[in-house]
Amino acid sequence: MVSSPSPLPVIPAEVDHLVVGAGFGGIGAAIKLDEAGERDWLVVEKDDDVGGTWRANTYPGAACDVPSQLYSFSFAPHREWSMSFSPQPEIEAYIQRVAREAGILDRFRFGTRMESAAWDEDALRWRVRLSRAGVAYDVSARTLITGSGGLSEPRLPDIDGIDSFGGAIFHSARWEHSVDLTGKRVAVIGTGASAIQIIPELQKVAGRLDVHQRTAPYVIPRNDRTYSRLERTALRRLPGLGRAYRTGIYWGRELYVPAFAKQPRLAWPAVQMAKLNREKAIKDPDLLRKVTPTFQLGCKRVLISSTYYPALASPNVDLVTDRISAITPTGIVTADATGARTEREVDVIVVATGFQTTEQPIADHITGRDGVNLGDLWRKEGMASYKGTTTRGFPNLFQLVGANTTLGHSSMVFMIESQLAYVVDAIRTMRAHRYAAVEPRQDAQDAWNDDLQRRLAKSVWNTGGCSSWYLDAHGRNTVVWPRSTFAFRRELARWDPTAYDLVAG
Ligand code: N01
Repeated sequence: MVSSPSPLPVIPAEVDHLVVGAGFGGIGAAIKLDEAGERDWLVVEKDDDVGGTWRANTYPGAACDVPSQLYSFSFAPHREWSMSFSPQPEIEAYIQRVAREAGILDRFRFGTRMESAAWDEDALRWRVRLSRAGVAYDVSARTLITGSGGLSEPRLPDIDGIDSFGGAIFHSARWEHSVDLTGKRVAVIGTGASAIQIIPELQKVAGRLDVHQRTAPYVIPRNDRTYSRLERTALRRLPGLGRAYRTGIYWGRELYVPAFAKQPRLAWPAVQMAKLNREKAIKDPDLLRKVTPTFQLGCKRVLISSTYYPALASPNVDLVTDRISAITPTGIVTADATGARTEREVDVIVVATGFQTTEQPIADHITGRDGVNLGDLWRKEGMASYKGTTTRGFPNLFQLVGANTTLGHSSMVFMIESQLAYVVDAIRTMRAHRYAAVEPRQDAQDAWNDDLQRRLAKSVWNTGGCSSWYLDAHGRNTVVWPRSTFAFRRELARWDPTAYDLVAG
């Protein structure tokens, strides 16, 4: 007898809370909603499993550049990291374990995409259109919680002829593992956080590796190490030790904030570390000049690697700093300062050019009060929310990793947990006081953003002499949180109804 495939789990027509995305944000939201007694929720995820960015980024060398001890939920600490900076497979496995052990996966729908969400002013609910396996589903939800991540949609470079390339070409976050790179001529475009993890791995296998650098980043040593058996046993058996370790690392990272936000001179030790890191590995003066940054440390994300510069100095690697002018069916064409063009033939191109950050793609799918589309609004005025979580004109919408919540120095998991406390407190208060709709007041949102922009105006992210993915098309920094992470936690510790318009239900 031929068994028929098991039916896909039902998608209900109505839920209290619809959560989009099953990464750290979506899973944390599901767990915290359950803990608060809010059990009527659904998480939809376009991929086939949990993990979010830590499922999508499987490139060689993918690892966390925040110390492992800081990279787990405080309510589900991981005691089994193998290294001081955890590799991607361990983080993905951790996320899967947390979701499994929390017993929440029955309300996750995988392979399900949120196509659109529109606020229904009469019903005071979100009308959400989902799609799964080519079938559309309509769901109505009291609140919409987005956990789709700030770094989920690849940003592909607009290079002439890119579609004509005849070899394999793929983005770092969409790695094609079926492509064998052994002995091949490979080009990597970009020298950001992803590229500097990829390049040392490719250097080991590629016949020739061209690294196309537009801006030289600061790279400080990684000092990664495998935990000894004794350390692993101690961390597993003594939860207090893990907590103390985590606390120590946390405060160490916070020391970066004054240097980034107020006084760049305080970053002098890190500048020296980056210099020594370069000079230790690179002896060729011309190469050393090319990899020396020309902006202030911190303006772009500070990268960490002890293997990147040695890889660049290897005989099979060329650092190409002439601008890319085109891609042909056979390779990459660069133009030097005089305009002279050179084509470098390659078999494979790895596009490590980052993500769409200042225009979060999910915003285009969300339409709030008066038919205003969030994507259109943010393109016109720049991304802006209240406390990085709620937005005027979009009642009952809660966004995790929203405007100005990204960090240059510490763990995003900490920020997500701070937001979750705020969201769950809002939902609890809504239920207790029978508020059907809550929406931040315009003056509260403006005051929040004016304060942020005032602080950012003095920060290295805005004044450090670089262009970065923190700044939008208007030159406004709508991505970075410019204060300490504990200030963020304090600001979001309790939901603040006085900053909101409240509609009784
Ligand atoms: O992307 P990026 P990423 N032609 O935007 C270059 C997180 N992350 O994927 O500097 C040529 O940083 C661009 O050049 P320039 C982390 O938050 C975390 O590397 O703009 N080059 C740059 O070098 C990180 O910040 C981990 O001049 C072009 C690079 O591409 C974020 O992800 C690990 C170009 C893009 O760098 C993004 O990192 C990895 C063009 N047309 C990533 N366009 C953790 O461990 C762009 N570039 C937690």
